[in-house]
Amino acid sequence: MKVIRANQRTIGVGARLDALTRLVTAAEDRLPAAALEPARDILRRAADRFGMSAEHTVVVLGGATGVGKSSLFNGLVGIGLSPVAVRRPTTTSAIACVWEADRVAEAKPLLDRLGVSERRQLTRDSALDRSIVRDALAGMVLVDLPDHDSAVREHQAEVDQAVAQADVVVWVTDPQKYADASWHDRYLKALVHHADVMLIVLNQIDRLPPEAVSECAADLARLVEEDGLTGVRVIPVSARTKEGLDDLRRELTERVSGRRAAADRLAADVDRIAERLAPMLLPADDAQTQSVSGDEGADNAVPDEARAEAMEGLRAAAGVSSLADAVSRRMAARDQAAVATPLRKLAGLWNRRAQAAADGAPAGRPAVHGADGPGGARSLRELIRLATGQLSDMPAPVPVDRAALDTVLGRLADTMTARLPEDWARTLRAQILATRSVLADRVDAALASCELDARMTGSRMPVRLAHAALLVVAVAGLALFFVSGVPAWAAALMLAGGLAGTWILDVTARKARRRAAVSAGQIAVGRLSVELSAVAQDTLFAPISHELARYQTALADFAVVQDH
Ligand SMILES: Nc1nc2c(ncn2[C@@H]2O[C@H](COP(=O)(O)OP(=O)(O)OP(=O)(O)O)[C@@H](O)[C@H]2O)c(=O)[nH]1
Ligand SMILES: [Mg+2]
Repeated sequence: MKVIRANQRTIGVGARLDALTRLVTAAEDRLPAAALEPARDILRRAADRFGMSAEHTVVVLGGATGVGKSSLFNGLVGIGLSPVAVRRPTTTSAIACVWEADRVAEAKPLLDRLGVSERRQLTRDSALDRSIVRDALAGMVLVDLPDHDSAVREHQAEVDQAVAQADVVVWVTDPQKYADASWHDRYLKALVHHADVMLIVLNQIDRLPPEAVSECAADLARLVEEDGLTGVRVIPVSARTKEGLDDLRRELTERVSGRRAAADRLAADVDRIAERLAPMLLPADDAQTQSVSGDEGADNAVPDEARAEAMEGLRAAAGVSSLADAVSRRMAARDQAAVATPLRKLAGLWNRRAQAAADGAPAGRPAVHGADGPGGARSLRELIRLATGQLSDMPAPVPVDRAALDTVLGRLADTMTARLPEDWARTLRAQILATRSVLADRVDAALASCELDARMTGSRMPVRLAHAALLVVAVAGLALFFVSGVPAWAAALMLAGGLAGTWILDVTARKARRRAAVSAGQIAVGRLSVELSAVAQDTLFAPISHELARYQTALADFAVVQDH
């Protein structure tokens, strides 16, 4: 159907109001309450004024069976969409006609709420509407209801629901039924507060003598007045002869266009609201353009660089590398001692005795592992622990450096809020900084529970046996010097070979252990980093993404509100 819309907008005011409702919810506590108040005000007004829809005017035809509702429906539509028959009741469930074919989809949710089944949601055939000017009734959704006095219970319920939600209720009656007490009592008297949305049509006036028409209409008007409804217009009509139909059409046109004008005013109000909200909602560098497309900056994730920078700062604040260094230092000290040649221990003992003699103090217990624990007792405990292959004296992680954490969070907040409008940026920054204590606690807990594996890999026994065997060879070589008949060169060879062998084994095995300790340190860094990443994802990055998603949704809704 080719119709020129009075107001060429791409998005209906109803959809814009829906988007504004969502926007106001999303922006709650993000934008100043005073900035959102005008939007709330408009939404309240729209709800009061427009009920079901700001773009459509739902007109329902209600009344007793056989009064001619379907005949009037067809008369207004211009074609026989609703079956008319002598059989009673004819209309068994509501049937609706949407005035403009291209608005059927828009009206669908409305009709669903009214309980009109999908196959009974119709539109006037485009053949009817060749005009290039907008139909005066454009925006009207006319609903033909089943009778309210039916024996079929569901009819009554359907009528009650539709009448309660309609924008205009047209009660149809005829000269025989207009005084029915059930209609007056059950509907008219009960709807005294809805007088301004009601119209009464006295149908089938062709069956009255012409002079009786106005008398009958006046009698009906009097009864309605007595019901407590003032100012309700009674229109005498004949669906058969079309008499009075223009009157009815005019009345409906007035109501429909009145609502349309109000909807246009509302659209203008929404424009104004959108203009005021733009600087508060659009990304900082877009504010000048005053417009936004729905999918702009759809990425809610924390960018990789910002994430990497934050993680690096977090690792530093948590002292991950010093923990890992401690692992590798201790492991190296212990494992290197375990594979060293016994000569080294003897030399160490000798050195200490010489030192003690020089200092004039008694020799202490040997610090066998070069461990950094003070005193002999500690060294003994260490010996026991080392014997079981455990390294349970790992340094307890020191609490995360909270000042450093503040710096990390501050920098992350700077990055993440750079493109956000001021108010929203303030909220996100506060959220990020507020994670500090939870983050610190969780980092502490994660590091404390992280198992750093510093157990010695490989057995030290073969190396020790080899050292022992080589020393036996060396000692035997030494002894052979005193055995006659053994050439001195053979004894010297054994002594030198044994000593060189144990020394070479010492150097290579210790080197291998040092390498193992370094890689254990790297593994420890990896483990600790994984723990930290999990904590950061949970406590920091996920909430940021959530807030950014909220902002993006608000932005998409704002694009609809703007209707640019
Ligand atoms: N003489 C005369 N007959 C009419 C007029 N309007 C409707 N009728 C007849 O009245 C009968 C009932 O008309 P409907 O339009 O089916 O009535 P309804 O109110 O839709 O009835 P239900 O669907 O049963 O609730 C039909 O036979 C119509 O031809 C009218 O203005 N004048
Ligand atoms: Mg009918």
